[in-house]
Amino acid sequence: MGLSTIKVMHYGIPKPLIDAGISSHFMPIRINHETDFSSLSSHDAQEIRAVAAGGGHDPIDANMFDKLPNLEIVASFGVGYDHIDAVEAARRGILVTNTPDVLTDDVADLAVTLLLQAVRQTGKAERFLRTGSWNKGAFPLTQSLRDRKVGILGLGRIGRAIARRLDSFGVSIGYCGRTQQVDVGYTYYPDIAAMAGAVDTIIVAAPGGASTHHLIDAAVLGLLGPDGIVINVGRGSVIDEAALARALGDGVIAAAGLDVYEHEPGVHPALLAAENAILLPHIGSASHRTRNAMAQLVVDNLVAWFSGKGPLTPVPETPFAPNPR
Ligand code: A2R
Repeated sequence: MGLSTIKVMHYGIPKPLIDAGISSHFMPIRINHETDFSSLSSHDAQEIRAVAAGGGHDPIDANMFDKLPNLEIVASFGVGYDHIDAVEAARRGILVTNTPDVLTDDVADLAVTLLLQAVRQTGKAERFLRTGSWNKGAFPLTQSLRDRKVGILGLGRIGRAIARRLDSFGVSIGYCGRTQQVDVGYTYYPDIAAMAGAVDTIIVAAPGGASTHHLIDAAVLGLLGPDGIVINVGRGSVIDEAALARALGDGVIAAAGLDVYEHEPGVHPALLAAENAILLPHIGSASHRTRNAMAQLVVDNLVAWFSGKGPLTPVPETPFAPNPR
């Protein structure tokens, strides 16, 4: 049987390239939100064998799996998949794939951009120029990247790409994760408090989920100290945003650079008001080239699975063998 009779649900924020890819190989069914499930016929619900998750934060969990009894694979757009209950998927024999590697360089580039902007306060400096303040005097001196001690929370694909970039800046680099990595020379800290006490800059490149929730809290920010800088390109939930906003306002730390937030697209009002926070709207992977590669990988995972070749990029929770069908 060819692939063209296989029903694939394109779920979440629509992605034209995923739509085009699914349409050319499979039989697409579009559902934008959880609330649109009522428009799905019970016949289609029975026959859907794949979900292409186009983006967004709507949960993909037991509730959806119950509605799609013949679901085999969830192919998700993005490397983070904390909105997908991958453990429950594994329990039911449902494969989950994500889009790692293809976005690593762009996200690492953005982390370094945020770090430089936070250190040199370029946003504030630009506002200074645009509002005519330069006519009244020079912009105040800022911190420097020189002699900084950077700690990376999550030395995975993205964390390592950030470290490689930072190597060329000559800053000292350490990292925190659940396991020490034997093939790097960076200083290992088994817990975040130990790292925060030893560095002045934390870059978050760790996933979301229960195990990382609010790892960066008021106590950790206090340990970082008044020259401290926090950058986040991982997941917003890793940082207690209210505590961060207070720390920025009270001078507990010097600055922050954020691309991800706890309640996107909402941003804590005190962060919006903080002059020493550089705030970007989750654009780490948002270049044409990278987003196209991510969409293609979603489609390629589906084609590979239904061609019996096995998934290209399964998440660790669902290391399933090639589809025998
Ligand atoms: O803990 P380890 O040794 O497995 O290291 C992983 C680390 N990590 C954690 N670190 C501390 N506490 C945790 N509970 C914890 N859980 C995971 O995060 C690993 O070094 C890193 C994740 O690396 P990768 O799996 O290679 O992901 P990638 O491609 O670097 O993307 C990272 C995150 C995504 O999950 C999205 O949330 C975001 O960046 O785009």
